[in-house]
Amino acid sequence: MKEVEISRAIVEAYFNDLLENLSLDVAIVGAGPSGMVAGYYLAKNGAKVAIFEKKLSIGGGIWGGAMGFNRIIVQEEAREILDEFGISYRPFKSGLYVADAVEAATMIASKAVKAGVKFFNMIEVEDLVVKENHVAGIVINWTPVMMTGLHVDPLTVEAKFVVDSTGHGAQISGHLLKRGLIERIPGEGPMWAEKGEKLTVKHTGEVFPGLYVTGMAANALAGAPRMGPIFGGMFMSGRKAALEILKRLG
Ligand code: 48F
Repeated sequence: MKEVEISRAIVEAYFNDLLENLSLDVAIVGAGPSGMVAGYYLAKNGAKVAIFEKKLSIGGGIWGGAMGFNRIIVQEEAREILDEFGISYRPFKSGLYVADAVEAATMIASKAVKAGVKFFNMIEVEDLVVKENHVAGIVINWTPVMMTGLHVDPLTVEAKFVVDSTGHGAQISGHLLKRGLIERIPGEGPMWAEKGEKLTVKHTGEVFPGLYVTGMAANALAGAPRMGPIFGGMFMSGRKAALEILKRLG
């Protein structure tokens, strides 16, 4: 076994995948719960989809449950999504279920991979490609380049649709805001779990031609209340975006 063969295998496999995914149906930015769930439903239904995550780890805000107590709450309306992913749960009281955060993150990630989603971690999406008033792709760079501020130009990935699943900061929509292409991002309001859950799902959708928002990014664009460690809204938001995009892809 030669060291250089190990290197060759990694370089070849990774760059073949990257080449294969430079042209996508859907590029999802952010591997939190809403982005991974969106990716799963898209890939399961035949779309070519990749998720770009700036951190080393995927899963976004699921792992820690609340305050590091690694349990999540899911409401009745989203229970079927727990079933879809094979995540176990137990009823807490009428209409509320408790699931293990680690099981949720790993089952969603695993089913997404098996459905055909390609994950690219440690890659930050630093901008969007916009042509004739339509989002046409993403601009990517290595996270360490972004962290160190090195002057290194990025690459681009073309996509029929881009999904901003970047969570509380709605970073991808922010790129349109700073160019005056969308009017405002009010940011999330103070905690009101029930209303926040409903509004997140309601405001999941296309915010600019070719750009969808999910999860807390949808919430930030709508100025809807935060909701804390209840995750049904994140799951339903991801599924809603996927089903809408699938219709558009035909
Ligand atoms: O924040 P995050 O988990 O987003 P979400 O799907 O879920 C929110 C919940 O976790 C929780 C909550 C539920 O009640 O409030 O917070 O809306 O995941 C967002 C992911 O996007 C990545 C980030 O590292 C995280 O893993 N991300 C953010 N900006 C970029 C990015 C970027 N520019 N490029 C790539 N990844």
